Amino acid sequence: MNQKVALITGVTGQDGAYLAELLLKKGYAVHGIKRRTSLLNTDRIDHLFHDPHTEGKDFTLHHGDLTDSSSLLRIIALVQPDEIYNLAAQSHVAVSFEEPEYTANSDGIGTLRILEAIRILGLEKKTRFYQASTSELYGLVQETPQKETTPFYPRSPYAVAKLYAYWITVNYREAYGIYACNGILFNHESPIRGETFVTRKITRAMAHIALGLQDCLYLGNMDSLRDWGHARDYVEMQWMMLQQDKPEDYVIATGEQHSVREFVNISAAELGIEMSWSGTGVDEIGTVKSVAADSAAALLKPGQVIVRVDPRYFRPAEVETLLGDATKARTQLGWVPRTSFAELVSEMVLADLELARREKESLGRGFKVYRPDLEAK
Ligand code: NDP
Ligand code: GDR
Repeated sequence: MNQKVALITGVTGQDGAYLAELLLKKGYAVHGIKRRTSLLNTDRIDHLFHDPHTEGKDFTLHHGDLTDSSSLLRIIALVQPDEIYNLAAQSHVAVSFEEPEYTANSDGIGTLRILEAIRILGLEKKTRFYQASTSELYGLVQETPQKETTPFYPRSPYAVAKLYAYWITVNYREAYGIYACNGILFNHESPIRGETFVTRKITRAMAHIALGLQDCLYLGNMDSLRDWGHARDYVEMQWMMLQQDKPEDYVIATGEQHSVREFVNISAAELGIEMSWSGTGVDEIGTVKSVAADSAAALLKPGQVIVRVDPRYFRPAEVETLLGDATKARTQLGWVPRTSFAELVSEMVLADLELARREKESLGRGFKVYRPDLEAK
């Protein structure tokens, strides 16, 4: 049988790394598009890389950008992919309020550029297309839980750009018969989640606080509710969607909802810290109630304030609550999330504790450790 060829945009991101690993295990030749950066940023996929001068070519990286049609056309013409997974995006909701035009260009028009490349190159019947759509499309929710038929109401430049990408994917499926699908994925996290998304910001900070490397974690909306799953489980569904007889759109979610505050509580508990909360809104504070004597956080003292609210992390328009209903994925494709919420938080906290321990060792040897996540939105 011929080896299948996949092209992943956003291969250096969280999902790109998990998906590349999955497809390589399935025997695909995997091509990834990365943008040119002044420093190398392939940390998440370095373990997949083979030296092309000495080994086989199952994993190949190409320089390209979603804002540059010429690079996309060149790469797609060269690779002739059986499957394209469009995961690349300016994916931070808060940042999209600061860079709305760039977000529209990369996340919205970028999707059109790939679909047009498929058409221009005459690959409509060969190349299957996956679009990384998002629960942010539901924004100001019109129905709970949200499923494939729930009306959209985007609440950020990011979500509006993704709304265009969603519909242009549907349109190219209907207009040109391209096998094109939207995966409407709810939040999914992992130890390699970007450091400025709230889950990773929390697990990193709690690990640092436990070891005495950070005093306080500053957060925005503590009441925000999300349906958090594990990225490893969700990329399986991205692949499954492209293996069906006919292209359809699917919601991927756990069906379980937690608040940001609850995420803090469970992360803290993993480190032996029991939290207590007082105040409301910008005056809310999270305090250490007790610490298990034999835990990583044994140096913390009851009464110590370790979480505060900083309004700089509030968004001009917020998505207060998201809860997904993945019945269609479960019944039609047999997909179920394997990782529980508690397992997800535990895996992230333990990975960040290990990183924090290594940082502490470096500091002990006189090295400085730069923490851009303490400032960034
Ligand atoms: P990440 O932010 O971790 O990764 C985004 C990837 O896109 C990175 O590889 C990034 O490159 C790349 N990228 C950004 N802009 C461009 C551009 N102009 N041209 C080419 N590449 C670009 O996101 P995730 O892996 O978490 O998410 C994957 C996709 O799924 C995204 O489209 C996101 O919007 C969407 N999504 C994510 C969800 C989640 O909870 N994780 C939920 C629903 C949808 P670099 O490494 O150089 O920054
Ligand atoms: P989200 O993820 O906006 O849902 O988008 P994020 O983790 O950034 O925010 C989740 C919720 O937490 C609240 N929050 C904070 N968020 C951040 N980043 N930093 C904070 O300090 C903070 N405090 C509270 C937010 O206001 C929000 O309500 C993610 C991205 O991966 C998108 O690309 C993807 O489409 C959606 O998930 C589904």
